[in-house]
Amino acid sequence: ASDRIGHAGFAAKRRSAQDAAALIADGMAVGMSGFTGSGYPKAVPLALADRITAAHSAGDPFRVKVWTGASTGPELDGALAKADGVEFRLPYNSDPIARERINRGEMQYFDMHLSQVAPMAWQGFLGELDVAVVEVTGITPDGLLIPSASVGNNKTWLDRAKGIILEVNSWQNAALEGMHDIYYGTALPPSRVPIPLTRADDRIGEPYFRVDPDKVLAVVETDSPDRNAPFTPPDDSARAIAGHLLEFLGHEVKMGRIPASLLPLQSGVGNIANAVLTGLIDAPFDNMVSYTEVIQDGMLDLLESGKLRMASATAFSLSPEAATRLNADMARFRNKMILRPQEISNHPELVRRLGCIAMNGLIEADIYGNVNSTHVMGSRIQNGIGGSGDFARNAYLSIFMTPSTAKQGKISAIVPHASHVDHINQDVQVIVTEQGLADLRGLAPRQRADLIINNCAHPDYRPMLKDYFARAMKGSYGLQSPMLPAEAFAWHQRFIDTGSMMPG
Ligand code: 0RQ
Repeated sequence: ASDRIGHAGFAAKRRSAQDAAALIADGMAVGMSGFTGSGYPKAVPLALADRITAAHSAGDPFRVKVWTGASTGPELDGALAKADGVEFRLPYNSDPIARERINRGEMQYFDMHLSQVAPMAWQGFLGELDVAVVEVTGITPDGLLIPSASVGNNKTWLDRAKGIILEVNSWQNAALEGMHDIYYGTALPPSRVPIPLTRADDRIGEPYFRVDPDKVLAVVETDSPDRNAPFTPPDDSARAIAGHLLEFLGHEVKMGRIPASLLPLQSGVGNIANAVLTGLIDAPFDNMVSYTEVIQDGMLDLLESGKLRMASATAFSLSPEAATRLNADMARFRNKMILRPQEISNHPELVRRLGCIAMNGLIEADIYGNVNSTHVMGSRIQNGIGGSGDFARNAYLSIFMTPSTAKQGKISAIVPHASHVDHINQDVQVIVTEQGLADLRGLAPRQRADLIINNCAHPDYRPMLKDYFARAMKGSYGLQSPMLPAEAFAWHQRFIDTGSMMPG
């Protein structure tokens, strides 16, 4: 694997993962690479978890603050959470062990807009960054770093950290070199200038990370795959949602509101997002582009079909089969993909300028179109807001999609009042469930309620929603967004008490 380290100075810093992990001490803030299960360090975090477990067995305290791009993998978030080694985590987590600890109150979790992490680190609000642990594909003879399968916040971690540990992962395809576009032009106010990107496929930066070699403390060689979660084929509900959405997009084209190549697509991760992307293969739209966070299986299929001309993102999030397919054909795919820092892939200025079509999942929406993306029953974190806020507020079209019920019908995804609000109704233009689609553009709250209840709610819950809305129209303190405060969360309380939102 050492042919991946083309620079003698870096080669001389080769260390074992254990020796590298020994550079990390209790209380440190560690900036790790990684975004939706790709490009995260795989050896040093595991060795660090071992070190933490040993310290705890000896009765010594040892916990670190972990900053990343977004979600990582079991070798990082899983292992460190299992060892109870994380006192503070940002900006996004989907690891089940870490989620448990967060919800038990054992770990602080700052769930952030993904585009704001790098600027906030530069502003200094996150405190000092002691160490960066960053996976790369290789190191050039000039000492530049070839980024891995995700870019995330790596540029910022490399610039800000006092010391740097690099993992050079030879599992990552060498042909990734040249695919990345690392923009070095961001600054803090009052020195900010426009970001010179006007089309989704513009390249405005460089293919490599720059790094101060004096800060590099250790270089660890690895040969390990990314998380690559298995792909679940779309179920009936996901296919129905995709059907409603594609019909809507076709209608928008027909009305002349968007071009036949659509507008740059942003797509969340998961079953439904994949079903929409798969549906686009047979839809009458050509020459599409995406400006999004992650390239998932459906996006790869779309690229292969020729319908999608190019994809801009910050990371891959692929199943093992799709990763194998991409790896075998990287030289060809490479020209159709650009991976950027997440402050650029998710930048509000760029999302607004490009006019993205944002398509994201939700936990629940209320009858006025306020959306909860993060907290089950108002208090238990599922994942985090991720990039959904960056895109939803600034998109040309902001769409949210969900099955109308969760947990075998025991939970309605359409509720009288959202138990937590990530996306205010002003940022939510379209809601789609397997029941149908509600186009909320231009509608006031009471008009929205009728549409959401009739088009999106499950028929089992529709009468209860109508009843609540009718009584709120009579008993509400004000009638702009009718509400009965004492009853607004009664459905959630019933679920907590009985295991179902449906009355016995
Ligand atoms: O739980 O795994 O225990 O079965 O939430 O739900 O239906 O599989 O849908 O994978 O699309 O996730 C909002 C979580 C949807 C996701 C959310 C439970 C459900 C299941 C997953 P189980 P599904 P999805 C780009 C954009 C925020 C970040 C974002 C998300 C689990 O889309 O994290 O948009 N979004 N990023 O049972 C109780 C409800 C529920 C519920 C769903 N009303 N009550 N549980 N669930 N609705 C990507 C990034 O930013 C990286």
